[in-house]
Amino acid sequence: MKDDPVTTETRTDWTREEIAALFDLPFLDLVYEAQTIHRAHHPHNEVQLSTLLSIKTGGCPEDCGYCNQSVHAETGLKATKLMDVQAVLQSAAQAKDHGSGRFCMGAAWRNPKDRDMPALIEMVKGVRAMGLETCMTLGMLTPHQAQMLAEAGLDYYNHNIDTAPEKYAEVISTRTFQDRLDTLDAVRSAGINVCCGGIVGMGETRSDRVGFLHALATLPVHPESVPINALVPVKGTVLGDMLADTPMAKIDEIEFVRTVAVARIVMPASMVRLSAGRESMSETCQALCFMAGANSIFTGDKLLTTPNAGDDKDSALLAKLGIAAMQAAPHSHLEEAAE
Ligand code: SAM
Ligand code: DTB
Ligand code: SF4
Repeated sequence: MKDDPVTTETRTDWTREEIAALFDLPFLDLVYEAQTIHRAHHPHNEVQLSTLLSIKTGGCPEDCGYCNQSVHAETGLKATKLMDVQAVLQSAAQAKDHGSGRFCMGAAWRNPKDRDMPALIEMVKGVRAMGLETCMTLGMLTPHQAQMLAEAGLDYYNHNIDTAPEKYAEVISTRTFQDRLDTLDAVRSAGINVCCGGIVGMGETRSDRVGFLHALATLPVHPESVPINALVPVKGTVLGDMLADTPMAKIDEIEFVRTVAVARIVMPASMVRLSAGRESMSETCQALCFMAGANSIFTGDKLLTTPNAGDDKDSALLAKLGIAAMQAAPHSHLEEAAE
């Protein structure tokens, strides 16, 4: 490993070669560098806890190969309408009681309709009034919709690029990589914090993982939050079925930790979120991910529609590791709201 001091500045001019070279480092050097950078930018021994709620489940017209909420998947998932504002607020209050600092609301839409906007705005305002940070993921947004959500006080918008640009069309055919970039642009221009990451373990190559992190790290501004999901294979989805039939079904845990470490190094100031897939991950692998710079997780029994580790398991793991729940997340708008 090179002897020069660890680079801690935030760069958006990473090359694919540089990112590939990080992946190639000896594992211990890579994790050491990631943890060193982590400590220069973030409180160590602290992890942010967020809770997810599916506010509109299933029946989505998009054909994302990993997703059980697509109408193209045969998973038997029951489609629902958009939840009532009051029911969403009740769920947010419970998340707060369980120690969550952020509440993320997800909808299985290609994009929200303008008639949905008033209810969505009420949800953002209500959740914020409880002192929770708000996040939404609703599919593509127009600049005007992004502006409306910003005015309601939305803290974060989640919109993933999911994989490398060159792999995108293999996974999703109903929209393009450029569509994703356009929504990210609208969100950024509206002044909402960006949450953008993707999925590993979809049968991609190391070079696809390099391309995925390269696309994130060379955005004009790094996403404030970068979720790294490990594919949750669901029977009846294209990828779930494909992986069930191949021997390399699950991503190698060491390769997963490498991906987290490289994400931490190339986007030093971002929150790196260990997202879907924790339920089937060993505690040791999760601990290595924290060592590699992951500092955010989803808590609770459920992600959007699939099972999550659950509060009891998570508090036991965090206690074992001496990790505390992060109180004030960076990039928070909550202080301004209280003024
Ligand atoms: N419909 C919106 C969209 O796709 O932008 C928002 C909800 S969608 C479920 C949010 C993200 O969840 C996807 O971008 C993908 O990264 C992740 N996701 C969905 N299904 C998954 C699975 N089976 N395993 C891992 N991540 C998954
Ligand atoms: C993200 O990147 N991961 C979360 C959140 N953003 C919305 C969702 C994971 C969903 C996993 C599949 C499910 O539970 O439906
Ligand atoms: Fe729809 Fe989002 Fe699932 Fe794709 S990932 S099918 S857009 S809910």
